[in-house]
Amino acid sequence: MKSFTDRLLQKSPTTDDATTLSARPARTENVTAFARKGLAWAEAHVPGGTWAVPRLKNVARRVIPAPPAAADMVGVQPKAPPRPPLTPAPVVADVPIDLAHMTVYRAEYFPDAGPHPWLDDPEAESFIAYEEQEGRLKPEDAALCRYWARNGYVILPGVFEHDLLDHVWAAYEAKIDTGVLKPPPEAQFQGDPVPGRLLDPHLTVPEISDLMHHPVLLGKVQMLLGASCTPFQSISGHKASQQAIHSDSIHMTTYPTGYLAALWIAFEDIEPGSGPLEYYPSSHRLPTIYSREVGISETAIRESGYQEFDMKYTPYIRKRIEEVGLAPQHFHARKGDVLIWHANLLHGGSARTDFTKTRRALVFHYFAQGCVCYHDLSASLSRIHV
Ligand SMILES: O=C(O)CCC(=O)C(=O)O
Ligand SMILES: [Fe+2]
Repeated sequence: MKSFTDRLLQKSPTTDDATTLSARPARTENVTAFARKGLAWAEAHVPGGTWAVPRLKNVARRVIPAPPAAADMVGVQPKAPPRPPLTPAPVVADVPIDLAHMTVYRAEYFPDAGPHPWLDDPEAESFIAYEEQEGRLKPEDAALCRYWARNGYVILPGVFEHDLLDHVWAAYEAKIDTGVLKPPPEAQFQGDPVPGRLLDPHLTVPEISDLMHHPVLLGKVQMLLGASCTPFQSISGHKASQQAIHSDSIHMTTYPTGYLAALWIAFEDIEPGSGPLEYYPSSHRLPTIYSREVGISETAIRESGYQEFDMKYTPYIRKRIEEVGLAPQHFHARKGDVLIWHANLLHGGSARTDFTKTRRALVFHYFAQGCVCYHDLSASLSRIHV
């Protein structure tokens, strides 16, 4: 009998805020696509630059520049990235932070320092071409990197065999059957028998923990972030989350910014009506919206739970999507497909309109090593540092 890890390995994928603006030079060559279109936040855009300031005082955030249009890609010149992105190593911040002197972990208290993830760089296309030329990036992985830089997500079809997924899910359900794990009911209609979502089942179910550490998953995440990574959090769900559209960055983020990736695995074919994962391609290039930008105080979560988040953040994001004119995609996955998304990609759970349909899935979140990992909304440091 092959071990669980052997079986996992059997099949690999088929496709494989500067506080002052003056600190940053304007870069005319990297005006973002959003700014080019004269979109809503562009009124605060530094003329001709990639550094944008949301309307609030003393917060300035870097906006991920748009990569060149496909037509401009012809003749892209390979260029060596400043750090080797494909030899997984921890991130070393350009401006060190003394955690011992921090008590409130919110984005506005961190310097806007790099290094930024290599695929968020204006020269990502040249870096990808270089790594491919040097033989460190297979063509299919180079295609994934290009897709990620442009769209803020990638889909890996058929990563896992069905029997393997069934094995993992059976192990999860066995813990529910024996009362060890108790997912909340989260009833979506009266008498809804399908359990709701559970946080961190990997801490109880070794099979889920093994899956989180699967070398193919970890390998792809490390390639996309250009750093060594640690799986951090898992969420299991039998049905639609119907979670409002958000960027994961307000919930969990890093210093330097951008070193989080989320990964969604379909444990069954995901049908329309089941409430598929919804996401907005390229939205990762909009400015990251943290609590401060929408007026959520440092103590809000402690004092009133998620009320302020629902009242301030969610409507703000909804409005932004309308203003920018972003269109959603839905992950109508086949069992075994995987979607990985960028720290700032807008996404959520669409409505479950057919109550006969389930949506069995696991979500994993990964942090790059070496970063300060924290939760902007609750102004707290991640347990990963404990
Ligand atoms: O599964 C979903 O519907 C959304 C999950 C999500 O937003 C997350 O885990 O970050
Ligand atoms: Fe999320």
